[in-house]
Amino acid sequence: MARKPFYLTKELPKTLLLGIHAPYNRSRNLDGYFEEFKNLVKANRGHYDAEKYIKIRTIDPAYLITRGKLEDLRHFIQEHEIEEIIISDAITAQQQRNLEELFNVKVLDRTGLILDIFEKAAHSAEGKKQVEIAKIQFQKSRLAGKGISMSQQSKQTSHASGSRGPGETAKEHEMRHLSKQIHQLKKELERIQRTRSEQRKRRLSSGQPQIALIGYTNAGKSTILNALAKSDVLAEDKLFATLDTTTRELWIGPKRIGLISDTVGFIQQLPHLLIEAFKSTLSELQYADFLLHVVDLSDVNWQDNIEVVQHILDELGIHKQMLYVFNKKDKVEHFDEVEPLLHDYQPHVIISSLSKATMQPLADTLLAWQKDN
Ligand SMILES: Nc1nc2c(ncn2[C@@H]2O[C@H](COP(=O)(O)OP(=O)(O)OP(=O)(O)O)[C@@H](O)[C@H]2O)c(=O)[nH]1
Ligand SMILES: [Mg+2]
Repeated sequence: MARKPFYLTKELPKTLLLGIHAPYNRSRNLDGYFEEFKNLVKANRGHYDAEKYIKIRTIDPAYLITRGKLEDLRHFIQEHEIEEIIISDAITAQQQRNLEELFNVKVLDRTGLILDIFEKAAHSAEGKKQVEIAKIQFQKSRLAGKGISMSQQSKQTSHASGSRGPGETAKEHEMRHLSKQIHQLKKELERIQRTRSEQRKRRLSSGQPQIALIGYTNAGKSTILNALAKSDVLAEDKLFATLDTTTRELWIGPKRIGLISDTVGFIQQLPHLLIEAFKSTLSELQYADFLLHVVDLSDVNWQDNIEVVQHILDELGIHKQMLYVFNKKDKVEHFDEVEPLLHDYQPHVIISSLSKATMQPLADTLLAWQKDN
């Protein structure tokens, strides 16, 4: 008898989470990596039906997963009547297509998953446009990898389609269409960004020091902004709750410290398309005087997360005065084991942003910083 799914909604496909332990995965704690993957899936749609983890020693260029393991997977998919697979890692267009054909299921990879989450989380006109560009770029790259079937469609038949140019294949036609869309969106985005650049000029001309909260997704950046600047930015236990930059005046007691901004969170294997698309939002960091690098100390992979953030900052060419803000101390089970490791990260403060009292080390550091500036 077929296993009954635990959800009752008919429209949702039966989804398998497929965690890949690949040789290139450098996570110190693999369980943490997969936990994060599950949180990504939850942030996207909140349901899945089964999970399976596969260790691969070599990468199969056609299917990612090697033969014997593909067979196991086929049995699993049949037995559990899986209709969709979400893969923890990024795969090539070719691998996606081959897997879809082999198993007759829909396949979503890490890049597609993160793009979907960003799409849902984008609220501002700028954020929406940036995500749209990244999504179309992604579609284009998938199409480019499609090769054979679409480009084989006879060029002789192309005259039958009114909109296709002479001798143009369906693939070429679609690629041209997507390029046009990207071009149009980029023009619209430029217009929005001109406005923001004006706002930035005004902000900078005020002479106030600029502080930016940066860090891995879910580290607590928005919570800190809200607590410090009495703001009400959405802060929730969800990956990529914030995509837009919010700036507030920061006062500590009677002292005005400057302006503080919240930013989009980072994640490992952040699709390059998104870094590209969000480059202009992130370039705001170029104007910051002080970066508060927020780290969730209760995340088993906090050290990896710091590296990820550092790597993205390097890629963006952002080298600024920085303070490590080790957050969520209240959630750390064995703080005595973690504490010695923190000495490698200087300067730093250790806080919990759930109460004003436990945020005091950060407030004190900001006051001292303001005096020196
Ligand atoms: N226990 C505990 N939870 C915290 C602390 N700081 C933040 N949180 C929780 O962590 C979750 C994520 O916080 P956010 O402020 O949304 O994190 P963020 O860095 O802005 O995340 P993104 O916008 O997704 O990048 C929320 O549920 C917060 O309530 C803390 O010091 N201790
Ligand atoms: Mg946030």
